[in-house]
Amino acid sequence: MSEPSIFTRILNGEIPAEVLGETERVFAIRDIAPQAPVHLLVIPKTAEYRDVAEIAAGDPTLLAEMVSFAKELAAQHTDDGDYRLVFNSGPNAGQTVFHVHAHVLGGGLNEKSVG
Ligand code: DGP
Repeated sequence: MSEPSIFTRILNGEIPAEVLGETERVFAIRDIAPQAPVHLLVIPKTAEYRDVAEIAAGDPTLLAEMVSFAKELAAQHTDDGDYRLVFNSGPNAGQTVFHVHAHVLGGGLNEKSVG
């Protein structure tokens, strides 16, 4: 058995984080190291998918739920509702947590390099 991911530990209350919202299958927190005025993470409660390609293949409905939830969060947390959705896939692309998550970036982006 591998160690629970940091996001599973947050979900279980072992690591403190304010949960900004949740559904039966996804939840959202603020990124600990924000790279935009608004930088949130949408995370499925299940840790079984490492990255976006795995969840797309294994449970596309859950991926769609993540995307819908990201839109709702951006509407709540930004003035304009605009957002960038980023999925890092693999360590050389900057992925550090291998429990799929979407970065929701917004709040006035003017650089293309955020993420
Ligand atoms: P990635 O690099 O795409 O795997 O994104 C992982 C993100 O998770 C990274 O931007 C920082 C964030 N993160 C890591 N540990 C914690 C934590 O304990 N709390 C919160 N809120 N965010 C975390």
